[in-house]
Amino acid sequence: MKKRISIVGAPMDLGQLRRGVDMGPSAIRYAGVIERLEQIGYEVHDMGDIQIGRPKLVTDPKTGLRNLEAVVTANKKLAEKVDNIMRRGDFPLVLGGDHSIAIGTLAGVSKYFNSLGVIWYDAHGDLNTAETSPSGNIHGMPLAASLGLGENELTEIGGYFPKVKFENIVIIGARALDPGEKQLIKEKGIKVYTMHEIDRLGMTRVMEETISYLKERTDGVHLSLDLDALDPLFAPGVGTPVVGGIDYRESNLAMEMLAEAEIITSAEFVEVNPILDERNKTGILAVDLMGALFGERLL
Ligand code: 4U7
Ligand code: MN
Ligand code: MN
Ligand code: MN
Repeated sequence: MKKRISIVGAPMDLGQLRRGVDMGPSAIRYAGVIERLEQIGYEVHDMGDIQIGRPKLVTDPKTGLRNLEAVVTANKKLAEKVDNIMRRGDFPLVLGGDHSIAIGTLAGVSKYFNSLGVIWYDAHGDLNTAETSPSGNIHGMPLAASLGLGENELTEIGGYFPKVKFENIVIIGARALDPGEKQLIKEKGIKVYTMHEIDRLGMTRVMEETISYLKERTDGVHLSLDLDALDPLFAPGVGTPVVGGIDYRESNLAMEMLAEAEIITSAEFVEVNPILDERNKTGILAVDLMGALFGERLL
């Protein structure tokens, strides 16, 4: 991995309905992310947060989409920041914010690769479009948008699409997929390790398979880690918790294996909501996982 990490915060909360996730970047910084990464030996550059502003909340009566314009504006800003980080050769580490910001991160990184891979570590598929979404919340749509599905405003951020190909994504931790998402996964043959496969195979094998699958077909891999992939026992500070999730040890192992494989070229940690959290447990967890991802050793 690169020796210089540039951090950018995306205090976005307009992609869903629970307030508080805009404080995610602060909670992660407060949990000591910079010191932690410096201790491993990285030079860390904190670029601060992109400005989200306080736009009036709106729902489009035709599509049911919430706050589309504001989400697009913020993601364009984020894409530009991440693009700058890539251009100077740093590793981009984005702190969320709700998961709608993945659209901007991927818009910023994808064009630097011929065939970008994505690991989507999440309880959800985030594969909805306006047609399939039960909620209208854009944080349930960023993977679809990055694949080129859904509103043009979302798919065209960064000026090109798609950001990633169906065969280049691996979803890990899924246990709450909507009917339209299940259909899309089957139709396109998207690689998904649900909780069933994680229990059946064990996290070691899941990660071995994921790593060799992505090594074969990609020249860079973005890790999009939604803290709700973990069980609410370990990550209570998330807006859409789902029981029966990945545990702390399995997640650390997954990050350690990614560090060993040296395949990750950008990352984001999203959906930390300090208002719903218990003494910043979820923020601290995020930083623990970053430590493992960036090669911290136990011994
Ligand atoms: B997250 C949901 F219906 N699928 O689309 C939706 F269950 O970024 C949840 O993964 C989306 O946290 C969760 O609203 C988005 C719902
Ligand atoms: Mn999720
Ligand atoms: Mn998500
Ligand atoms: Mn969520």
